[in-house]
Amino acid sequence: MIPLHYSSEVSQAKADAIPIVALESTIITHGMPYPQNVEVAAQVEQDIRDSGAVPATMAVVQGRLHVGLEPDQLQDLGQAKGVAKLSRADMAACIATGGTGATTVAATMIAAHLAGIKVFATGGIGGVHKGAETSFDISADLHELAATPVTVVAAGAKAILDVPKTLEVLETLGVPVIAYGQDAFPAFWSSQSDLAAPLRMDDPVQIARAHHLRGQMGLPGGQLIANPIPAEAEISAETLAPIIAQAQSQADTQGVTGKGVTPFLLQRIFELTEGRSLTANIALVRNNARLAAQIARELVNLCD
Ligand code: PSU
Ligand code: MN
Repeated sequence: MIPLHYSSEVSQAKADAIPIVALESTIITHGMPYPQNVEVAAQVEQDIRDSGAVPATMAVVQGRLHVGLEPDQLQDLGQAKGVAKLSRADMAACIATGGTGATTVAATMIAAHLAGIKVFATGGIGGVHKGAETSFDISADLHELAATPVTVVAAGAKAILDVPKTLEVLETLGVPVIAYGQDAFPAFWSSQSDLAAPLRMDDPVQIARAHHLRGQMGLPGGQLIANPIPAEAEISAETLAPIIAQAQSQADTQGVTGKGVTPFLLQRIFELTEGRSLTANIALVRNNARLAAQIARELVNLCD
C-alpha cells in the first residue's frame, strides 16, 4: 500500500466517520494567482467545515502524497515556483522522484479513492479542447471519471473547451453527467448553456444514492455533478465569447500545447476580464464545495 500522509483533521475525521470532501491543488498552483489562491483555498476548506464535512486538499510534497494539507503546507504550496501539474500519468513518477506537484481532477480522484473519499469539489473539469480533431487534446480527467468511483462536483465545463464534444466523450465513456437543480448543462462562468444536461437531480440524497448504486452494480467510474454558478456571480456567455476567442488565438500563435494549454487560457482570460473571471471562479468553487459536503453527508448514511 502506498503511504498516504493525512492531515490531522482528515485523520480525525476518518476515525470518527465524519464525511470528507476532496479538493484539488492545481486550481491553487496553476489556476489562480497568489495570494488569492491561498485565501480562496482556505475559504473553500472553511465552507466545507461550515457545511458539516472535513476538507482534504490533495498534493504531492517532496515525494509524499498528502490527503489534507496543514495551513502552513497550503501556504507554501500556493507560493512555490515550478510545481508540477500532476495527472494520472505523472503522479507515481512525482512520488518516486521525491518531487512536488499539484493534483488535477484526475490525480485528485485517484488520491481520494486511495483514501476512501467518495466526493470531490472543484471548479471546472478538463475536457475536449477546441481543435481536438487535429491537436488530439482531450483531458485525462474524462477517462478518470470513467475509471474511478468518485463523485465530482464542478460548475460544468468552461467555454475554453469544446463543450458539445466534451459531453459526447463523457457519454461514450459511460459517465453520468447530472445537472443540479436545472435542465441545462451549466457553462462554468454562466449558469446556463444552450446544451441540455443528460441527467438532472434536485436533491443531494438522489446524487448520493446514485453513487452508491453504481458501486453496488459493479460499475466502475464516478459521476459528474454540474452545479450552476449562483446567478449573482455569473458572467454572460456573450461577454466571454470574444475574450475566449482572443485567448485561444494567442495560445495557437504562441504554440502552447499539452499541459500548458489550460493554465495559459485561464491566465489570459483573467487578464482580459480584469479579474472578473476570478471573482466568478471563487463564487462557483465555494458553491460546489457546499453541495459536495451535502452529498458526502448523505453518502455517510448509506452503508457500503
Ligand atoms: N478547468 C478549469 N479550471 C482548472 C482546471 C481545469 O476550469 O483549474 C485544471 C484542473 O486541475 C483540471 C486540469 O483537472 O486543469 C485539466 O488540465 P488538462 O486540460 O491539461 O487535462
Ligand atoms: Mn490537455
